[in-house]
Formats: sequence, structure tokens, C-alpha cells
Amino acid sequence: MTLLEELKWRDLLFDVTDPELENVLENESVTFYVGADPTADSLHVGHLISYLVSKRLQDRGHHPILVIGGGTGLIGDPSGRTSERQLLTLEKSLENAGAITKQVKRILPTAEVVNNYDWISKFDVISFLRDIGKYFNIGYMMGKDSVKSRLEQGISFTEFSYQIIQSLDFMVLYRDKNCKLQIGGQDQWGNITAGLELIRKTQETDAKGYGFTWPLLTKADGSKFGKTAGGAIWLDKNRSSVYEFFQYWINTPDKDAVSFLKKFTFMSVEDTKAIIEEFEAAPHKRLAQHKIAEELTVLVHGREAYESALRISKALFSGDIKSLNIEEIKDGFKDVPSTTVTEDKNLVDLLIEAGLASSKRESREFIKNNAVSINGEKVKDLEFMVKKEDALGKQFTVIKRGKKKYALVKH
Ligand code: 545
Repeated sequence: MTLLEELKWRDLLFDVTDPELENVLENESVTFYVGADPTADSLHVGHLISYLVSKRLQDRGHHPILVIGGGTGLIGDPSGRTSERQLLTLEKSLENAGAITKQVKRILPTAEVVNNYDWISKFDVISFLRDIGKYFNIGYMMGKDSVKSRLEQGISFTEFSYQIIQSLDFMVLYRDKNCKLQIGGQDQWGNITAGLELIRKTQETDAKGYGFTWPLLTKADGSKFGKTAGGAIWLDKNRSSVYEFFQYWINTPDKDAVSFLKKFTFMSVEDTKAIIEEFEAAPHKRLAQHKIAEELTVLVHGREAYESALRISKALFSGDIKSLNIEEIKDGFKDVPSTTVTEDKNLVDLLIEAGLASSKRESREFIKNNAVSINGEKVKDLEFMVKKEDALGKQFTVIKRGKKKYALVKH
């Protein structure tokens, strides 16, 4: 299977600028690039795809350049957006760029990472308009989806000019690093092709660059990829804990599992097909979801963090809370109802306070029926006191009611 055939099979190929690219990628080692604008101080799972596709190319012997858009981020890409962006300050753009650089280096440790602020900021307005602007036709620029779709609503000259700046990047990388290929999501097609035009017009006559895009990520039920009720799933573990990240993939609906398995894991096509077969024969075992969660968590957060997330999820399932350390308890119980107590408390009252029972009578019923455990141990004593001195790390008491209702008591 050629690289492009494989991407196609994985549903990672939306469009290619030139069919010849397929042979080029089979016969040469190609330097390519993908860009990301530092609009936030962390990537979220929706941005992962750029680096996963880059990894696939790298694994086949091509050389990635990861462009962090410290410069373009100051302008604002109108692609795929229905309204004007809020401008980032220079400080914020560069600070975010630094944070994102660290993240992408962890995913692709051997890739070259550059910040386009380094060259874009050196342009003066006269050279920009004379040496670059002269190659851009207004009609051509207005024909781009990103601009056309915004004409009614309004688009500033700033965002209108974005395609020129991204084109300039491609030209600079082509000229200075022999970078022949730019990749990106479907929404980047206009920017990528504008860059190819600029290369064709400014570089020597046989100059030739390529581009390809992948389709926008979707979910079978139409909900937004990468988002939960609690918001986006970030790659920064201080924003989304490793356990949340892991859990996001574990919770992949069966309907999306095959598609995610193909897009997000690095097993060979053959092995992936075998997993798909096993998954489809017994979807309740969630083999596909586990593979996705394992590979992505290890890739983004490392093996140890993955093992910890797995331990949390097993402990929550089995009720063996004592096997967790304090950090794992914080992560694992972040989203369960919690209550803070300043003194030792009777369990009957605490069940109500923690939202696990609606009356004292109900509390007692649960306890009598053997349905309540404290830190993983069943409690049958109606007089049971929940004490700080018995709390895990003297900080937390985990109450479980029935098979899977949890509450966290903070002392
Ligand atoms: C900048 C300079 C270049 C080449 C590309 C760029 C970035 C590009 C762009 N890309 C998107 C993006 O989102 C914000 C990331 C938050 C940290 O705006 N002009 O930067 C997305 N990109 C990944 C995919 C995308 C795209 O990062 O290409 O399609 C989403 O899947 O929207 O020289």
C-alpha cells in the first residue's frame, strides 16, 4: 500500500493538489510541513490529527517541519470561521507559541519546530507589498472560501491578507529548507494552494510544491469531536487530567470506534483490520476503544501516566479505591458530586449531604441493604462516623452507593 493509499484507507485524505504526489512520496524522502496558530496555550484533541498524520509521514521516511504560528496567530486565519477573530497580543501569541511548541515536541520528538514570527516579523510594509503582494490577484484571493463566505458579514483587511502570510511561510520553507509539501485540515485548502501559486511564481521555473488535506473530524451522532459536556479535551494535563483524556477515548461510541481506530492508532493496516474484526464480533468488550485510549494516552502523556489512568478506571469499576494514590483520587473523582466537611460526620447524614440519598430513611435503607462502601469497604453500621483520621491521605473519603454512584468527601 502506498502512503496515500493508506491515508485514504484511514479516511485521512480529503484532497491532493496533484496525483503525482503519490509517486513522489514513494520514491523520495520529502520535507513537509504543517502549521498551527497559537490561539490558546494548549492544543486540544481536535488539533492532534496534524501531528498524527505527520507521524505517519515521518514513519515512512519523510521529514516534518512543525510551524508554530507566532506570526500568523497575530493576524488570524478566517478559514472555517463565520466571524472576525479577537486579535491576540504579541505577548500572548508568543507565550502560547512556547507552550504549544513543548506539546508538539513531545508528540514528535525528532521533528523540527519553527516559529513563523521569526521571519514574518522581519518584513517591512514596502517590501511586503512590492515583493509579495504583487503576486496576489484580488479576484483570486476573493475566490477563496474563507473570504467569499465572509464578504456579506464583513472581513477586515487583516484577515483577508492571512492567505498571503501563510503562502509566504510555504515559500520561505520551500526556498530555505526544500520543503515541498504542506498538509492541513480541509479548511486549509485555500491557504495551501495559494502558497503553491506563490512558489510557482517566485521560485525557479521547475519549482513544484504539493499539498494535501484531511477531512474535518466528525462523529456519527453529529456531536462535536473532542468536546464533552465539560468542554474541550486539552493536551495540557493541568486543563484536562490524563484520566479525563484517557476516558474521552474510552468513551468513544461504538459507531465511531472503527473510524477512530483507523485514524488515531499506529498499528499496521493488517493488525488494525484484525482488531476491527475482533471488536465487531464483540463490541461490548470495547477492544477498539481500549486500543485508541492506550495509544493516544501513551503518545501524548507517556506510558506511566497511561498506566495510572488505567489504574483509576479499574479501581472505579471494581471499587478498590485503596489501590489509588491521592493524585489518582483527585483525578478519578473530579466529576463526581462532592461535599466538604469540617468535622467528623455520621454516615447517614453524609449520604444526604453528598447527594447519594434523599432522606435519612433512605440513607438507612441503603446502609442496611449493604449498598454503601467507604473507601472501598462495605459499611453496615448505622452509627458509622466518617472521620478525617480515617480519610485517604487524611484528605478524602470516597463513598460508593450501589454499583456505580460515587461521591467524594473532602476533609
Ligand atoms: C499557520 C501558518 C502556516 C500554516 C498553517 C498555519 C495555521 C493555519 C490554521 N490552522 C488551524 C489552527 O487552529 C488553531 C490551533 C490551536 C492551537 O489556522 N492557518 O491553527 C488548524 N490546524 C490543524 C488543521 C485544521 C486547522 O492547526 O490544519 O484544519 C484543524 O484540523 O483548522 O504557514
